[in-house]
Amino acid sequence: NKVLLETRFNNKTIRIVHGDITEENVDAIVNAANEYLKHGGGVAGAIVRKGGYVIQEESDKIGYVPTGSAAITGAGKLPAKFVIHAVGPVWKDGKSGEDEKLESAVFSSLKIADEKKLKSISFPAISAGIFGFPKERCAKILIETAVKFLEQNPNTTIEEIRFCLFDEPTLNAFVNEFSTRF
Ligand code: AR6
Repeated sequence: NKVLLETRFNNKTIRIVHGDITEENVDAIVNAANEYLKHGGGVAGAIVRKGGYVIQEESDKIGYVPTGSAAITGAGKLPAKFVIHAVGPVWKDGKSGEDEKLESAVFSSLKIADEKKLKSISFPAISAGIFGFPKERCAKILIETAVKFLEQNPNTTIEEIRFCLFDEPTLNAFVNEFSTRF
């Protein structure tokens, strides 16, 4: 996968990457999951197809994960060590707590990675696919939440936070947001 942009923030690295998250060589990749952890399409489908059905089986043992939170499983045959299943909101009208739920899903994922003492984590554009969240707004929330987490947790084990974007429009939204901020 190709690193397009990077910055140092509070002694940590934040990167914008173009490519397939299942190929990310990090401690944990984040899955854009639903509350039942039934990994059908999108990133979730790709993760189970490439990582193996063991990821679905481990997810089934967890069962239900409410929107705005996250849970962790192994990563099967993927290069990553773990998959953190983050449940973002389904986009409704932007006035139904979608922003807060997306922020909370990202923050929970980072907290789990920190608790597991992981060093690197890669996020897809949670909610910005099948769940219909506007891409620019997703980019803003994901990047802002990463920054907020690093500010609030200066002693975190996390050294690198990556945003791995697959399609061109989503990649552009992240590049724009990142370039205005850093
Ligand atoms: N690597 C990185 N990003 C990807 C990949 C990939 N291999 N494949 C797709 N994307 P989505 P959501 C991008 O729909 O909106 C599933 O059925 C995609 O272009 O995966 O949170 C789950 O089980 C988009 O920008 O997640 C849930 O039911 C982004 O990943 C539901 O979809 C997120 O798209 C979750 O929907």
